[in-house]
Amino acid sequence: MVDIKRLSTTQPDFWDSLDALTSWGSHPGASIEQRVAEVVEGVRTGGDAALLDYTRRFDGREADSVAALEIPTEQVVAAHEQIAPEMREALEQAAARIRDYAQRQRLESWEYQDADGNRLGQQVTALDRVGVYVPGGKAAYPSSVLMNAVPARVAGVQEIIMTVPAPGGELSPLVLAAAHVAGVDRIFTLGGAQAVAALAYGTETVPAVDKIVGPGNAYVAEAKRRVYGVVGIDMIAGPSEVLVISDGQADPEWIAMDLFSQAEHDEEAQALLVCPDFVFLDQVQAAMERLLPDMERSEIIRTSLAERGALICVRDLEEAQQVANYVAPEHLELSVAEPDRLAEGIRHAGAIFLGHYSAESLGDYCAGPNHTLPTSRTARFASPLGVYDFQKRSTTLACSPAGAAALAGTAAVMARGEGLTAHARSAEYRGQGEERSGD
Ligand code: HSO
Ligand code: ZN
Repeated sequence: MVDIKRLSTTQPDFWDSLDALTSWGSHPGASIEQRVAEVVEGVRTGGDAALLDYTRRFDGREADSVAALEIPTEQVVAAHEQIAPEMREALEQAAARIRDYAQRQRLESWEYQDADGNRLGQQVTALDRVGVYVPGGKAAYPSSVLMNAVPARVAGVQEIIMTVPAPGGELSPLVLAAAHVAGVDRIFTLGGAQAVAALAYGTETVPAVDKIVGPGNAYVAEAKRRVYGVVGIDMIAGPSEVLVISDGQADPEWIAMDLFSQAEHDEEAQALLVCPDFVFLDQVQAAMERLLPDMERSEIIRTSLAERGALICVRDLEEAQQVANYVAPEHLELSVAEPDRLAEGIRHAGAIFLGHYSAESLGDYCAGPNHTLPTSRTARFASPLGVYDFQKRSTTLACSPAGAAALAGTAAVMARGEGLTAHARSAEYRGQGEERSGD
């Protein structure tokens, strides 16, 4: 039996139930907070020695030096050469498509001139050095290495440092190969809050970066939150989510598998199906019963669907849109005949997949758009990871003598209003024209 909640917008408490189902507390809990605070502070003050100590304690890895935890380039190249050729090709194809997409996201510098001959603009530059955190264990996804590192490269970041835990020395060759394909410069086998702290503050061996990106467990998320301000971070990601809007016209097995593909990530992942046709919801449920036994991660899927999944019956597709906008899902599939029309009314979603053929799984790996997306309803204010996350903007202003004169009066009046006489005088000097410029 596949256990999954049924909700209907006709229920008087529908919106409360939806709220309860989709809210995800981002607060990690006092004990995690405290432990992470200790580790971050430990690495900040203790450098390499502290980093080695935590790595020994938490990852069971003995090393004489942090340098010994860096993967030599030859090993990375060898991993790339040794993986199955079809895997190498897949990684390269995926990287090429992610790169093509990313290239279109670049922010450009611009400038305009006002009527007085002042030039005003925006100058875009790349971050110097970025850290990419890659989780270990069952979430060590080579696809995430590509999704995080490729846009950084496209932005023009000079150096990309990756950290990946290798508990007991074990490391996925696919992760190394993906790092090679994406153009990662250095890799340290470090993980957890200690890796985040090392990247943020730098140690004798690990260089400090300007921004840390990449997913991680609750400790990593809390560490990123703590070091934010010293460095930039991408986001604090919660469990992965999909919301599928269906018009009831797709093959129920396609939809069932899309829900599974989200649910198999972990027990806390969320898969929601929204459809105006309750017979179709039954068909999807029947398809899930048939397909589940074949899934390698059937127990994870089962738990995720029971704890956080739902089949939601709505009156019509317009109401489905309202549900989607409320949930602001990380991934939104519009499995309907006229997806473009439906998409026009979507205001909050990380990634939108249009039509029956646009499965999230294609986007997860290789279509091109990034798979690092805002979760837990943060798509209300946040966007997918992109090239722009590795770029920053400086404003530029080049005043002409006449332009400065035109601005000086306004600036001086405002400055005196704020009681800032030096500001007023500084502006007025420029207003007196070229004879005082000292040229
Ligand atoms: N769906 C995940 C990304 C992923 N899927 C990696 C497979 N591998 C979060 O967007
Ligand atoms: Zn996925």
